[in-house]
This record gives sequence, C-alpha cells and structure tokens, in this order.
Amino acid sequence: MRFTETIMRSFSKLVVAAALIAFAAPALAQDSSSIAVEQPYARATPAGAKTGAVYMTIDNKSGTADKLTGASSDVADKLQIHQMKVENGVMKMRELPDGLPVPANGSVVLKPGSYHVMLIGLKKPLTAGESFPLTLTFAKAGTISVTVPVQAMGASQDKGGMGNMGGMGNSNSGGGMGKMEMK
Ligand SMILES: [Cu+2]
Repeated sequence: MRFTETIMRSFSKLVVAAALIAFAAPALAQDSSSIAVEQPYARATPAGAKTGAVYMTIDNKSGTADKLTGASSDVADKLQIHQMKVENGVMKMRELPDGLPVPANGSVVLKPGSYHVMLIGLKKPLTAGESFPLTLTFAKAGTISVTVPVQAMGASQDKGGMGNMGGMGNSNSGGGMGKMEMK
C-alpha cells in the first residue's frame, strides 16, 4: 500500500511537471512581446489641472535594445515622453524627441523626478482609485496597452516639492510649476 501511494504521488508530481512544461513552452515560443510594462501608475491631480504624469517600469527581456517612442490615451489631448532633471539647481522638464531607450536585457524606470509619460491637456482630473487605459508604442515591440491605476497624491507632499509631479498641474497655486521650465 505504501509503495503504491508513493508511486501515485511521484506520478502526480510528474503530471504537474509535464503540465507546467506544456504551458511554459508555448509562452517561450511566442516571445513576440519582449517588453513588459510593470506597475504603471499615475498620481491624482487637483481640480482644474491640465497635466498629469504616468510612471512605470519597462523591462526588456530580449537581447535587442528597444525604445519607447510614444504613448496615447483618451484621458488627455497629447502625451509626451519627458525627462525631469536638475540643472543649475532648477528642476527642468523636457521632451525626449527621440524616445526613451530601453536597454537590451535591462529596464528603465519612469518615476517622479525623472522619466515620465506626460499627459497634456487632461480632459478631466485623475481621481485616486480610478484607472485609465494607456497605449505605449515601442520601436521594435510595437504597441502595448496597459491599465494605469490612479494613486492618491502623496500625503506628505509639500506644495513646492519638485520630486512630486502630482502638484505640477495646479497652475493657480504657484507651487510646483513655478520653478520649472519647460523646453
Ligand atoms: Cu513632464
């Protein structure tokens, strides 16, 4: 009895292993999408805000470098790929006209104070808890659609906080955007 039980257990393990291989094999075979977009999110925007930003991590699992060349979404009139960085003590934001490179077998992180997908001409404020569709275009991988959840603005956000894009759309406050130049 014991023996049979052991056999049965080993057998069921084999079945599980075979099933896993059967599932994994086609996934490996159809590796057309070498790009994975992880944890996309946007920050909630204040009422009347005309701009917002989307952050994410882009993984390139292939041995070929790729490039994020564009983005579209129906939440805003225009989307651009931006970079934010400090130049001479001033936080500047500029469009990357040639796109954002994603290295082979590497990743690029879009985060506050750095790279982001800029939403220009928001059709309505981004509300925490909601989400919206975003389509990203890559030079090699083609288009990838993701759902972007909207997160609350940081609780500890100070109004002039440059690392936080959440407040930058509030052009009436004088905070955030005040010290920023857009090229
Ligand atoms: Cu921007």
